[in-house]
Amino acid sequence: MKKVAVIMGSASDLPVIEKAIRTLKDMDVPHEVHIYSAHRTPEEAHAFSASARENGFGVIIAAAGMAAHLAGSLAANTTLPVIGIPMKSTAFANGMDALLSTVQMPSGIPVATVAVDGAVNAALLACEILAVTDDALAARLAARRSADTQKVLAANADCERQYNG
Ligand code: RP5
Repeated sequence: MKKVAVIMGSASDLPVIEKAIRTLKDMDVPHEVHIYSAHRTPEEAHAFSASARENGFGVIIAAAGMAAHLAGSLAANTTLPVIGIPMKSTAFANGMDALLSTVQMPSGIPVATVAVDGAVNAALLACEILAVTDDALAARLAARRSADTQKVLAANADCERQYNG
């Protein structure tokens, strides 16, 4: 199976990005995690994305906050799908700065952007991309969906028991 790369701009992103890493582990998808910054380590970020396809990756997840150029700059150097996670790394604008920096890509260089701090969905979207050609992974995704459905049904049953006359 192709690997998923999880790249974040700073170690300060880790508390949120650990949710993506855990999701990839739960889905039994091979992955690598790196801290590369579009601004502080641009050469390392460039080298990683330029060689990602030949190094066995199928999808890149890129998380950054503030002036969040990481996902776009990685996407500029690869034709692998890049999923951007805008990080709410400061109180300013609740992450809207990072959301707009990540999602507003020029035509020709796409970044599939999830919600602010949307680490779990980024990992699941990466799995869904790999599952297009992997039936076993598609089955694991379907099982996770069913488990999530059961959790909501159980919560609804509790809620109805407690609050409805
Ligand atoms: C971004 O700036 C990082 O991805 C992080 O979300 C934000 C703040 O980084 P630190 O100043 O905490 O290293 O590049």
